[in-house]
Amino acid sequence: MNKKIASEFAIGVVVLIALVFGIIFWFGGQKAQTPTIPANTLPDVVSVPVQEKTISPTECVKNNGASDYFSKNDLTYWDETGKEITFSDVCLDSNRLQEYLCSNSKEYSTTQFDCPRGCSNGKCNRYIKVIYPNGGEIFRIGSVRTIKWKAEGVSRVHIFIHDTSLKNQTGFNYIIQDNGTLDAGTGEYNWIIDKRVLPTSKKNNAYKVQVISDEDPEVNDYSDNNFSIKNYNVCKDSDGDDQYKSGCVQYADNENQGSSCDTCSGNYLNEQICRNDKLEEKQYYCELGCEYEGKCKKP
Ligand SMILES: [Ca+2]
Ligand SMILES: [Ca+2]
Ligand SMILES: [Ca+2]
Repeated sequence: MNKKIASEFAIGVVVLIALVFGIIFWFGGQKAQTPTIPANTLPDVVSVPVQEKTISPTECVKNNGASDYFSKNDLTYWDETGKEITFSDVCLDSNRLQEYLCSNSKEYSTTQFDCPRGCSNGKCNRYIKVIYPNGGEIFRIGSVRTIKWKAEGVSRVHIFIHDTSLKNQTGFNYIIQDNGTLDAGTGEYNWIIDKRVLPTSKKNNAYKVQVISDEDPEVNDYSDNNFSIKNYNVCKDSDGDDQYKSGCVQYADNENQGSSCDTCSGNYLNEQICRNDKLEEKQYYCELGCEYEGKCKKP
């Protein structure tokens, strides 16, 4: 075999090897190809919602503004992992409230508070309590008397007068002109007792005032017992002018109203009496001493 034949043979072998490898790679390539899907059957692009809070820093948002013991509020907090947590004000027991607060825009904290009138539904109970008149008083028409109350969690109040001897709410009227409201926090109102605003009553001795929340009428209170309103001066002495009995005088006129009882000052007795329908005080010297209830010891 000469050189020319040998080189032609070598070229032939190289070409053959290349052909074989080419065929192998071609088949391999065919297998690796993914099946062709017609374009119109491709699924639509699905947009995945991006979590808004995915990383730190934490964040704190109070939904309903500042801390208020008389309303239940929520607080939204995102922790370091971006997890959203809602905290709500909660009653720990029948009196104790736990409030959630944002200490700043990133952190939250809690405070605890003893509700004066109990805790329910994540808030302190609002309340009104009538202090005066609370029953037993005698008022004179034309006099000025100070209605007093206590309120918590209430901003404005109405004041009504009821005649409890009349049924079906007929014996009821507004004490404040045109059913106006007052700042609940002042806790008192100087009432000019005008006959024209009194509910019609046969006896004039069965009145109660009611102080009622403007925002929530269910929050209200009445005088515990009835009081009287007279159109004349009143003076009643339970024992008369008797130095050996202790007693009290109940009185009402345009200037004053109340009750005053007999007392001792050393061996002297201060006897309360009525004169011309007015309260007066008389002094007796007790020979055998004055007893603490307000009467002279009997000989
Ligand atoms: Ca609250
Ligand atoms: Ca007396
Ligand atoms: Ca007496």
